[in-house]
Amino acid sequence: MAAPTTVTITGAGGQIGYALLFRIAAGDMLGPGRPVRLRLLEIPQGMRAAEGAALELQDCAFPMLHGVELSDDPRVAFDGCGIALLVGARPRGPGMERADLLAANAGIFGPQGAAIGAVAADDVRAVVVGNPANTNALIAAASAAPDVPADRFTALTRLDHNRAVGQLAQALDARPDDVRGVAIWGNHSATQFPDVAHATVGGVPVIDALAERLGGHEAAVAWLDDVFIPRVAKRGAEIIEVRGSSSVASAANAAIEHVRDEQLGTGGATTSAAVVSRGEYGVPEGLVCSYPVTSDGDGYRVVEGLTLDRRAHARFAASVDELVGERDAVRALGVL
Ligand code: NAX
Repeated sequence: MAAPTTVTITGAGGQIGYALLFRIAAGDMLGPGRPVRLRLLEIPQGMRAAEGAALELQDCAFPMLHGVELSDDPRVAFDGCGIALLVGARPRGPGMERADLLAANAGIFGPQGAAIGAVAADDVRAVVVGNPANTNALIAAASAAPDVPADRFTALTRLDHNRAVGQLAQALDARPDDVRGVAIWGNHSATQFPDVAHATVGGVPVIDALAERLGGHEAAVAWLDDVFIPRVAKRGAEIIEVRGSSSVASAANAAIEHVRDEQLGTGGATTSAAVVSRGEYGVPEGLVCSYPVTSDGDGYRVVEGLTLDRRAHARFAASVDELVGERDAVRALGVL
């Protein structure tokens, strides 16, 4: 049997943490043959909830779970860590300005990035779930340098990707795995651009399938603009309104799929992830931006050479502008 992989989960006592732990321990993330050792990082206020989850993990007697350790010290929790899921973050409180939110999260993701740089395994990879996820990943990557290459840090837009696939599957009465080539561009926020220009359903371009169903190309474009894009971009708010609480199981599922595909490969399929830009599609280098990506099992690579028409480009540019604004606000705080 392979040696256990140390997986560190921050915010493990929170909602998404609770949904993640059991699936990771059951082997859903790395596959049935790969044992894991879990490290749960919490702040003192969240420690009891994390302790309770650890007791329940024990009660599951998962064969692939080779130990659970808890800490409120990032240097302990990330020691030897191969995979980090950075979930714990500071939520926006009443009256909190964007700059306050960025500053509060810089105070979390800066020290965590530095600890990953200092004590994690040489091949560590980290995904940021906690919002504002893209900019938190930027801060963590900068703080882990030069010990960890920046491209080992990614941020989660897989939930947005899955939401887009789910909406198309429902609208076209198709199976989700027949929908291919969807892309989320930009920031994990309401400015994101869910794009179907290169997507197919059962091998047919999505736009043609929609036109067939909705009575023409114009109706298909109107549905994408007026229903699909806003619904995907604002799905988090819809879930809160209906459920009375934010997305939890779907977020944990997306984080597991993000890590699984990054580690084991996408088998040639395209998915979406926010990765450190090398300037692809004109995005300023170093921003953590969502792109269509593939993986051979050694990290995500941006799918290059796709065409974006004028309207698509404008949507993507607006989201990238937001990322630039977040980066500049963090720079103004002296964090980067
Ligand atoms: P919860 O408030 O239930 O849990 C957060 C946990 O993090 C708490 O237990 C808290 O004690 C802990 N925490 C806070 N600061 C910490 C620190 N410095 N070190 C370690 N732990 C710390 O939130 P939950 O619903 O689990 O959501 C977690 C984050 O995911 C939020 O920032 C949320 O906005 C974000 N989301 C991101 C999504 C994405 O697609 N990228 C979707 C779902 C979710 O909204």
